[in-house]
Amino acid sequence: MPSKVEEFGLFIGGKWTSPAKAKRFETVNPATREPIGSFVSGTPEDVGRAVAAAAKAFPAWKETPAPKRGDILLEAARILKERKPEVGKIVTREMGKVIGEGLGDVQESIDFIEYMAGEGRRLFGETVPSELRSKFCLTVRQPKGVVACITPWNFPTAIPNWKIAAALISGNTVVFKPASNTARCAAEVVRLYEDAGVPPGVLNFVTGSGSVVGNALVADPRIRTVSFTGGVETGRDVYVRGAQGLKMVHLELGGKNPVILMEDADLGLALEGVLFGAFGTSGQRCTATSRLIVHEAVYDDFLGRLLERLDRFTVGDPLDPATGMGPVASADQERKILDYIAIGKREARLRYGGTKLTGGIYDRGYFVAPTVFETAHGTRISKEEIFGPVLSVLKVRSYEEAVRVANDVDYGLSSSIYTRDVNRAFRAMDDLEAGITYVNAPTIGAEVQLPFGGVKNTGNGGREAGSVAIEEFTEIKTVFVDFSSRLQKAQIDEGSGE
Ligand code: UN1
Repeated sequence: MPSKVEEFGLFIGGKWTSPAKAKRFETVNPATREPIGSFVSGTPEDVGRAVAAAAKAFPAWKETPAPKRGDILLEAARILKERKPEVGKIVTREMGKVIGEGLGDVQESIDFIEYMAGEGRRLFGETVPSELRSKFCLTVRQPKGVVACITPWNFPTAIPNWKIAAALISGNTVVFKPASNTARCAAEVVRLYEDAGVPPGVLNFVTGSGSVVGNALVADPRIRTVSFTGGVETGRDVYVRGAQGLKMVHLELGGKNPVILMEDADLGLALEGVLFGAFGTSGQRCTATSRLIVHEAVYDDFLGRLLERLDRFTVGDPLDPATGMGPVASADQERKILDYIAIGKREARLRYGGTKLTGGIYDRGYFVAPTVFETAHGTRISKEEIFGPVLSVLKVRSYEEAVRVANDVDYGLSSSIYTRDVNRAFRAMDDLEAGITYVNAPTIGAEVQLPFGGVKNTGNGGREAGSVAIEEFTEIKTVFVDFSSRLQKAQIDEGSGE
């Protein structure tokens, strides 16, 4: 039976194409299980065509002055501002985050595209003195060539834009492979650049599985850089495969982000922060607050307030602006989260939630209750990334113990401390092993003009966003200009040899 949902093709060489005998897959609304869109399951041949189109478009795009590339990005940002209400709704319908956050996802895209447009007038290199007379030394940035952007479903417009806008302003051409369950949002991102006037072949779009499309991209010798955001296991696999071709692989992976709550904290402020950090986006952010490390002096008081506040926290229709938390993103997500909850029930003390929600609208979608466990440090739920609305609460006796617990995980993306003690706040900025530290704010909500990324298993050392975003997508060329009109030799003593 033909599918009734809107059908999308691949976008290759500036054209939407649907290979005649293509296999297709559908995305669904996780709140209702209604189909959203139908997409092509791309093949290695499709990837080959997309990479060829990107390689063909590269020389002219590289030649386009960076400020002119920036003009196209500014146009994309302008268009996206107009489309924000509509695209925000698509994000919510396909991914399940509440509408305020669906719109936030789009706003983060707009912010970053605008920021990168400005980068077209910077793309700074360095000038450095020479050890010789009449000689200039400088660096310029050059694009890498064709880059692959492989993106997750949790920020289905923002993360693709983080990668694509940074890649494009730097002069690269792109093959974009989105997470399959948010392919509709991804198609919206592609349309945006198409409508803004990105030339044919500069941005190409291949949907399909990671094992087929993703692997074909990573294996293609014409691709020099792979930018990947997703789970740690897949990330490791991409890294290893990329290493075969000596590619630069940029990884943004998981987190197990702590909020430390000290005895002198503003507990009311912290309560709202913890709620947003742990249950915003149904806990499905790499930056989500998944551990709450509380000083024993305020432990009972704060836990009591948290549990009481959760009784007034609404889970439901994500399109309703009054809803606090929507569904989780997919059946797979629901299964994985419920498995972790079952583990938690065996090894820790369940204090709130701990179930799949049922009855009424819940029966149509993938709804998991906001869940709170009290646990000792070292349990699986307190150390492994769950990527769901599950908060582990841990009691500590001192700042030193709090930092020890906070740091004793494999990840290091975001972190936070609530305290009114300025010295302790500065110590925490130094002590916490993480790419991001917040003071008196939750672990989520990074702004695009600052670097984003983490230490340990969160990645392999790179950063996205901020002005450093272009590091990932540019090669540095070092240039020596000798205008002395004679052979000058660096490192060689004057008069030696010959
Ligand atoms: C992610 O979850 O991978 O800092 C990205 C934040 C958002 C980005 C999260 N601005 O929470």
